[in-house]
Amino acid sequence: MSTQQKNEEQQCFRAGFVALIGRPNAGKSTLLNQLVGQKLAAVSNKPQTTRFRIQGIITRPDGQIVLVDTPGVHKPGYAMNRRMMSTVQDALLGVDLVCLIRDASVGTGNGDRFVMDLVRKSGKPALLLLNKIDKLADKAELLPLIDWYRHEYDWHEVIPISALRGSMVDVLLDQVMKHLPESEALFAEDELTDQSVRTMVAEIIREKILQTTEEEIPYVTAVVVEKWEEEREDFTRIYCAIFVERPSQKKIIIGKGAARLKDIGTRARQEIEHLLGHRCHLELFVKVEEDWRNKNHLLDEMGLNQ
Ligand SMILES: Nc1nc2c(ncn2[C@@H]2O[C@H](COP(=O)(O)OP(=O)(O)OP(=O)(O)O)[C@@H](O)[C@H]2O)c(=O)[nH]1
Ligand SMILES: [Mg+2]
Repeated sequence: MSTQQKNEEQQCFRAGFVALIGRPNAGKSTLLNQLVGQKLAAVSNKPQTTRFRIQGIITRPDGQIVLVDTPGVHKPGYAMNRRMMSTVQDALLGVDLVCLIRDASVGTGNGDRFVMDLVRKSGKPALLLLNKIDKLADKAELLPLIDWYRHEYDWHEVIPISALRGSMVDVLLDQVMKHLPESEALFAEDELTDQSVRTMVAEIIREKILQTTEEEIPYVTAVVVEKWEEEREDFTRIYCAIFVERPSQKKIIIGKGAARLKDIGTRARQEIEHLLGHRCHLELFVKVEEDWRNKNHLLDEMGLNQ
């Protein structure tokens, strides 16, 4: 390669925003964490885990990809869910490229049509990512799905992936980069996310609750950091409130002899200490706040302020 060619290539730096959208549980946040190489977003097998926009930044020699993880598309029943859905719509407006993530191990339903309509309305260039291919016995199972989606939109690429295992993610990143505009970097090279450490701490705790409870509990739970004391450079005391809607739900989260709350606290503390890089004391208390998902002032305080 001549020096001139080399210089031209070096000058072609690309950067832009890429929305990860799809139905709840499709694996958007798993993919975000996998691509950035660090745990940024809560993940669970319960739908509606992500409640707000989470940015993850990947900087490479040839460009910068700003991934925008969004809540899974669903029919909103509460003010909180309406905010979640406007987050998705806003994210679609502000990006250069859309990645529709689809759990390829489940059948097509009304929800898919709804997501498809959002992508179509955005009119943005889009990639279709067929996720969870590790769950398929035979890759030929993808063919009817690809056929369905091919009729719906003019996809730039269709890429089968496993977000969990990290299969095909290099191919995916190359394809994403190809469709971004030439631009200077949008964020500093060492920046990984737009989230504050406090938000990440609250999300770690909420994730542990989602992972250790069933039925309605994941949906009615919110976590707010109420006090943060940096006692020493290497020791932080963190006090968090866990909101639920009814006394019976409070009982479930606390558990027999406070066993469940203790378990949630231990799991969360280990991950928080890893994030902070030092030891911490974590204190959790459960508060009942009736119908908080419909109270705008509480949603604002919880940072669900779309
Ligand atoms: N087997 C398998 N499981 C996956 C894969 N990707 C994600 N999952 C699992 O799918 C579940 C949902 O993953 P999330 O990343 O939370 O899904 P999401 O799309 O962000 O969900 P919401 O935030 O609720 O919209 C979790 O249990 C993940 O471990 C994959 O490639 N293979
Ligand atoms: Mg998510």
